[in-house]
Amino acid sequence: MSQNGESQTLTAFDPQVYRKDFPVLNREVYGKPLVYLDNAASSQMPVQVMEAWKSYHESYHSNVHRGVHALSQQATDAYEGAREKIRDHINAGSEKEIVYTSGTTDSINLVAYTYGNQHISEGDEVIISHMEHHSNIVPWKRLCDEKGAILKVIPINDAGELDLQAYREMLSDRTKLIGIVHVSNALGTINPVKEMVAEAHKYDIPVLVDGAQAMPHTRVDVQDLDCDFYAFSSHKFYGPTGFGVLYGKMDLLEQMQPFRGGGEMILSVSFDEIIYNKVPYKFEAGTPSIANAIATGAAIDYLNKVGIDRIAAYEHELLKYGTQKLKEIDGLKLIGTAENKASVLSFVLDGIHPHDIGTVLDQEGLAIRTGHHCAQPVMERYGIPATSRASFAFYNTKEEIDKLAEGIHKVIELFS
Ligand code: C6P
Repeated sequence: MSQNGESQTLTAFDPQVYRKDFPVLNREVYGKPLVYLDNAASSQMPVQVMEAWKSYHESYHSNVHRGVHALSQQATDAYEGAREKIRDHINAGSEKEIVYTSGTTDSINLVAYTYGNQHISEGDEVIISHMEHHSNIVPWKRLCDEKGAILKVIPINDAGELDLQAYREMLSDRTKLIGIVHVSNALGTINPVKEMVAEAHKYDIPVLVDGAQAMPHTRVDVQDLDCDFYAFSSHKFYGPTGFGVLYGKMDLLEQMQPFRGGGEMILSVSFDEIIYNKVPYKFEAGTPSIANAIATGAAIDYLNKVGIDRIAAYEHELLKYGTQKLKEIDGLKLIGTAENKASVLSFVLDGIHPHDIGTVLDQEGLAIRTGHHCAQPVMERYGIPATSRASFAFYNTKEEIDKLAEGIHKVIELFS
């Protein structure tokens, strides 16, 4: 987009237009207006998403794929309609490539326990990076330990960017899978996954992308990325908790063994033989999370209404503004200063523990996250136990960032 086009888009973006859709943003905490800056942990939900969830329960609650009655058919249509919305949003080639899961963690485990189990043997290598969330470390570490395979880790520099040269040098015929985070939850770094996938494919190595933090902030096009698997959670992009997706390329999903056994994932069962259902149902055992799938479809509608490119541009403005504000604070150090970043600001303050920072800010109505953010190797890389993390959504404002900066000054005064 041209410079002019971009600034017009930004001028046109008014978070107040959307804030009214999020009732929770009007509440107070300890008598102060809530400033919700913990969107990377879980974003808030607009009324449109709550309505979709409620409407299913109020007027057509029923099981899917099982009944000939009207309610079941309506539920099935809405449930499968959500799959098509998700397919369209991430530009997958077929809705059969959209596997419903309970979230990013579940999606990654599905790949580790099926594809990983089938294809990784003693002496093979799996590559991940130093900035992965635990859910893209633990399943691979467990699998490698069980199989006698080797887990290789792409190092990161002080800014929190991947060492791509080291990555290229790690690739070999022994590499059986790469798991890489699209946007780091602890650092905010946006990784060049498209280029990394292209490098991996020179060796025919499949790449799984952890897209948990990318979905709310950037346009995701799985065909353009050419990734083999893409995992994400609904609650990070204005949908409900306990629901997510595994995108997988059709040929890979078809070769993979089922993950869990039960109803829905079979075509026929006898004591002699089980014939499994087709993709994606082969991976969706049991009664699914119907209301959450439908609500996720509504979250996609909402994202499309606001416009993901407008969201990305506005959040970038917030990031620039917030980075500047926090840099002006004496004794504050930003952890994660990559060139290409999403709207996440992790920081430490000289001599003040992040939990104390979080507690004082909470008293001011400011919700941030403190801790290791389920990314302990990142903390170890920087030699710190934890950070404080403010993460912005498109409903946040520059005034809220000012309040964050004021709150941090208060913390410093209190502890000095
Ligand atoms: N990160 C955060 O505060 P689940 O829990 O399955 O919905 O998502 C796991 C997950 C996987 N990858 C990344 C990059 C993530 O950020 C998360 C969730 C939250 O940063 C909770 S730890």
